[in-house]
Amino acid sequence: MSTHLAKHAVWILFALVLSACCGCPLEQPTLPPDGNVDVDPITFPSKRVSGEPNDTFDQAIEVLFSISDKARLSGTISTAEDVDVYVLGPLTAGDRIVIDVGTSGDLDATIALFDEAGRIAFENDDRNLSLGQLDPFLNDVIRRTSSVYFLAIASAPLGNQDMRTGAYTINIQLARGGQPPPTAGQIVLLDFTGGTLTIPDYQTYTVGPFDAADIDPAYAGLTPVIRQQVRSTVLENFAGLAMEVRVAPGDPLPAAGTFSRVLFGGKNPGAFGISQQIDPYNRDPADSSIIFTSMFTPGRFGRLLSPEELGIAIGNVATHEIGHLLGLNHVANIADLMDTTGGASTLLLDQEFLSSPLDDSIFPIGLQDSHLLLLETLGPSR
Ligand SMILES: [Ca+2]
Ligand SMILES: [Ca+2]
Ligand SMILES: [Ca+2]
Ligand SMILES: [Zn+2]
Repeated sequence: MSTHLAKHAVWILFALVLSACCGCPLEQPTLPPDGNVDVDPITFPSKRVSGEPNDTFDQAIEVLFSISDKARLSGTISTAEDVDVYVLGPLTAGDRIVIDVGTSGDLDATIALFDEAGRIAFENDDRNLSLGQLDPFLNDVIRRTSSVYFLAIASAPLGNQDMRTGAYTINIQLARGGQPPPTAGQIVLLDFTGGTLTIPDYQTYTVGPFDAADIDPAYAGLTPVIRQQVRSTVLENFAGLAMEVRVAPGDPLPAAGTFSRVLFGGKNPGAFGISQQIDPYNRDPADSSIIFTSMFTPGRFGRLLSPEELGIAIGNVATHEIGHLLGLNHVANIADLMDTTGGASTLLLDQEFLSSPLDDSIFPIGLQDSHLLLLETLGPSR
């Protein structure tokens, strides 16, 4: 954090000096145009290598790679809504891509990588939020062969209001011809027995065993029925994918370290559920989530839900949180399990993993095909 603040302080000082010597309203220092660094457009008459507009996939600027598959870009996020889109050309499953973004210090940037259909493959906002390192960084292996990949950069939607504009540089390095990591199935334990879960940089929750009567006295005695409905809802949502669901109490426990756990219980006025992380392509098979079951009250839904409806709503939220543990981001589509825009009643829909527009809180353009990402992560059911 200290480095970041120091950079910011220098920038403010620079701006003050500028305004003082001009004796006029504060002027923007000259910021770089968007495009390839040290490339003369005249040398590439048939290519668009710099300039605006470049805010959509159709307007993307072509990235020129060296013989060693390196490229260097610089540009400016000129308004809070500005998006700069670059086209990288074809990438094949197994190619490694490293994207290293630097900013002038007054920009909190976020990046995303999209395929030919505008479907997200990777995103990164902050290389290390805990350490205050807000510049994006990506180093990963392409899972999906596509005739065109796009790199887009914008200001971080959930970032500080004062860090919405500024200059950036991007270094890209490709290493082609590797093998993509194999798909790997996942075991999830739906844990109704109570316990403790820590959300890093946030909070620790301790809850007792799930009792449906804690939601409303009308559910007294229906705990096993509701647990069963949650299980069947999660299973139905992951149909066709290599996902194994176990329920505690009842099922044999998987071996320690081999499963993700979803804990059911407790309250959080701000959320129905929360996850330890968004885990791209499921690097960590033993991360956890909690579903705050005491939030599923008649008051939140405008009426008393039937036990079946209650199990569907809790099961859809559990599926959403498992989606985060497998790397999925938020979308804006109430029929999609990864939706973040709908009210409580949308949890009663037969939500599915769909292809939907990314939510504004993730990135201003592009889609997420949740089912495709899960297929690339888990593989099909055997
Ligand atoms: Ca721009
Ligand atoms: Ca950032
Ligand atoms: Ca995971
Ligand atoms: Zn979420």
